[in-house]
Amino acid sequence: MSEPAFQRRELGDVIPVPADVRPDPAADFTIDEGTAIRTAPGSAAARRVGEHLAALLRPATGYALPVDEETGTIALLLDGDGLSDGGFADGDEGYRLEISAAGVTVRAAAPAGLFAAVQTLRQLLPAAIDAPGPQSGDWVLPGGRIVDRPRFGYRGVMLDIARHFFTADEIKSYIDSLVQFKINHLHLHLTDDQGWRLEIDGWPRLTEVSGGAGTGVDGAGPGYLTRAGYADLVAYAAERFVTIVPEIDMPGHVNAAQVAYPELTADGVAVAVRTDIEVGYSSLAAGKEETYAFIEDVVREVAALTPGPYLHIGGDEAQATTADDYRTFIQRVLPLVAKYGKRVVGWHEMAGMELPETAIPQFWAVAATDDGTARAAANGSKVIMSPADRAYLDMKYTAASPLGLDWAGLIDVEQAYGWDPADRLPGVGEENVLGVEAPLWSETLRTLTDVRTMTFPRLPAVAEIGWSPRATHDWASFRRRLAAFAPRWRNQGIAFHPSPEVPWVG
Ligand code: TNX
Repeated sequence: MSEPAFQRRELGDVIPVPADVRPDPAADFTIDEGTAIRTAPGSAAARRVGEHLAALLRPATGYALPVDEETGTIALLLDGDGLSDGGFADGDEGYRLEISAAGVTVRAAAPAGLFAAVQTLRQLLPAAIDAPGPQSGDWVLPGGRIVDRPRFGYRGVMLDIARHFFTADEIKSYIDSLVQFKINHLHLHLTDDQGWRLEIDGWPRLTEVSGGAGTGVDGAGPGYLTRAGYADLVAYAAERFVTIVPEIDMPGHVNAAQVAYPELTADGVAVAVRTDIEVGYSSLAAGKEETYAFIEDVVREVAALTPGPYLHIGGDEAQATTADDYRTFIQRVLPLVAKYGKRVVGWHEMAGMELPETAIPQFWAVAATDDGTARAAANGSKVIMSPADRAYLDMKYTAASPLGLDWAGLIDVEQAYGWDPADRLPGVGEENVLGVEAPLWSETLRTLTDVRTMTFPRLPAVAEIGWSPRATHDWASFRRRLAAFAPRWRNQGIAFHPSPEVPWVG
């Protein structure tokens, strides 16, 4: 099937599908050279969202699209009052979008809602809008009204920059591709056995040695984020309403730290650099005070660099740590994270311990049950759902996929779409779920093209499960809406896997 680049879109043809869609085909609006963008008076943040919209539309339309607070047929307003019939009880990300022949009005209670609406508007324009240079045709927006808000407040992606490093510019470009699907958290896996990728004051060898040459899998290239580079990345993400969740993995997955500082091993003896992909062999020493002095320095620094509420402490696959040591370790580290004002997130193994209700287990297993996570939920903890057989972006699509691993199975789009976060785990229902996250481990991924090929088209599936009301989940509808992204991704230069389950357009 082929679709001309300027085909008119249907109002509901958006991923994630909006909560409530009322088309009015008699009310289409056309963007032309006279169109301007008007933003909420007195709001610098709304103004920035308006500029963001203009920057998205200018290359392909070639129009000036001025942004100001006085005039303009596309209005981005911060107007909680107008929302009462939309039922926005919770969250900053809800919005109401009205498209009529006279113009477009977006109303939201907060700038994040305006930003979400901008992503919807982008998808409602013809695929040609994503072309890098001027295109001629009619820029029609389908008429009608959308009232939308997320089902879950946390919709994340994790990128592993420890196994292979990706530069700040690559991560920024990745963020740009994720926000189109209303992803609002990027979890960065910053440290692992192979490499340590964030500069830490007072511990320079972490990055000098373990961010240096040959620290990627199979000896691939060097790389780490400087403090300034990380701070800049956090700010870039925040402008796009994305919260960075930094992860320092411990007590396992610490070989790179121990290469840099042998005093972090139990016997103080230096360990060898490891660039293979084994897991479960390294451990910090739970009985040594040096361990906690190190962790406190790292946690203090990461917390200071991170405005978001979360600090992820890993806690996975600690096979080289005894159960007693693991307990001692986690009980020492939890208060350290609290001391620096952050909420702990950890892989679900952490939930085998007593946790404060503010702690957030991230469920990543394939197993049908997990007692620890269920107990934490019963104790009031919110859970992030990342079941590996559904949400793992590093699993192969098919046995023939050149990239990826397959320990959790083969995952194509229907598999990534066909689950629900609120009935995946006994004891973890709708009210216990903070949201969903799709992790991308990078053992086999060297380039941004590799990263994108594994992310698309599966990430949109997880994003829709996290944002859209459960009653809207429908594979046939999703697959048809997804098909329309082929020309959009091509226009944006985003590599994707052409899953045979999807009737790709163009
Ligand atoms: C398991 S999932 C890991 C990672 C690997 C990943 C590969 C988790 C918390 N730990 O160390 O990179 O599998 O899929």
